[in-house]
Amino acid sequence: MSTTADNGSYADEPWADRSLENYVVRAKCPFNAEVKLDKLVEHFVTPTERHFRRNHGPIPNIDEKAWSMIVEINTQEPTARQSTHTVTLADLQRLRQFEVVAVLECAGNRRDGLKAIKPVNGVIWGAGTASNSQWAGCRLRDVLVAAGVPANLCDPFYETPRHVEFAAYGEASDDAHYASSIPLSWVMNPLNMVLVATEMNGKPLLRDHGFPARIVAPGIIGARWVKWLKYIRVQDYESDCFYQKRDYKILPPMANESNCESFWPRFPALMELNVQSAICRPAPDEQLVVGMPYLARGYALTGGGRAVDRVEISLDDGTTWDLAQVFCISPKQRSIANSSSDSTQTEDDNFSNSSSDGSSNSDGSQRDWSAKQWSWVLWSYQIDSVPANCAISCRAWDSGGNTQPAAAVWNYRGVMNNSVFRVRPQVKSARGSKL
Ligand SMILES: Nc1nc2c(c(=O)[nH]1)N[C@H]1C(S)=C(S)[C@@H](COP(=O)(O)O)O[C@H]1N2
Ligand SMILES: [Mo]
Repeated sequence: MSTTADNGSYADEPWADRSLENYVVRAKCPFNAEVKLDKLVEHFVTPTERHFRRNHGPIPNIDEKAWSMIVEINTQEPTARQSTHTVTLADLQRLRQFEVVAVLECAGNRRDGLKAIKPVNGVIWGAGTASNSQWAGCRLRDVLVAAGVPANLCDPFYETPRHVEFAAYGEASDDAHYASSIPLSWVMNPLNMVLVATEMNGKPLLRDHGFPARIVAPGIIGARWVKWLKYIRVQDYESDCFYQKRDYKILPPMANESNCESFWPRFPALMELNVQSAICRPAPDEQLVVGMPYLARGYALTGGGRAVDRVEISLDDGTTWDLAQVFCISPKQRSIANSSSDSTQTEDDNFSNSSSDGSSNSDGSQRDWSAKQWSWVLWSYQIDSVPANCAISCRAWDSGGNTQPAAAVWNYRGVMNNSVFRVRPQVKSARGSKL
């Protein structure tokens, strides 16, 4: 592993000292690693050392004591005070603290399925770029109110949609720095729980995940969860950064390498995640025994605060479907104001306990419609007798009535692939010979 000065700004990457046994490393500089799928479904709240890592440049090394960020209000909105503030960690800690269990998914998750159709532009990922963490910090809306944005400002009433832009310390591969934006109205809605997070799973953020402060935007693609915050700006237009305007968009199928320039401005930046599910066990290279029982497991998630209503499994390539058992946690545990340590969910047993709290798919009538859903769900499906010709498919349905398409639809950037997930494991006879 080379971490010498030859690597230039990559000379001081933290991953070089860490165990990578849980990961499939897709690139070292910038460091991009997804989680091995069988490691991903052992915990409802993903332990930090099993959270995927996605970077567009070197990982900055920020001194906590020296860190501050700029919060700027630069909008024509007459009720918002134009101003610039320097915000320190102590300032953030003085605001009311919140926590939320939310899944972070890269829009490039499962890009491998689109590359299988035609070449795509981007790091090739399997289904291991989704992870579910307990994030803590203050709400971005409270930071903006402290800076002079009216607490009841709801920009759909105004002609120009306002945006909140986030920019990062450090270099990025495709632009001067990493930046991105989301609508102000989304941020100001307290139900949406957009955080300036300083903690992940009960500990300060690791450098890899944005130390000392990052955006947590539940229900929205990972690209907007900007790490290593340098400034936050309320403005009248979306971010001009490469990662907002020329990346992370679903371009139509005729857009390609040579003509994409004309398509970028015509299609919107991605925001909400789509409904997604994956089979984590069996892994494609796992050997199952014919005639024996097998417990398949995986995850399912969706965006915008919608709930995963059910997960379906097919053993005949989508002709018939059966229900998987879905595990999740109760709405109360999903977003807790004024975090207390006894609400921390990091152990396996919280995962199994949760199946008896009335929120499994067998009792949909108990859903709390006032609570938004930000966490993933895990599912399991008992195969009583593994067939010799074994193919397992899964698809999830969400509270918007959305499900996953039977076939993947290619797009140039290879984003948002949520086609039905299919695994064809190897099957051997009980004596060990391959079938
Ligand atoms: N500053 C900065 N923030 C960033 C990125 C980045 O490269 N630089 N990558 C984004 C993308 S595309 C994703 S999917 C998530 C990944 O977060 P993680 O590395 O903590 O898993 O961070 C987002 N925030
Ligand atoms: Mo991403």
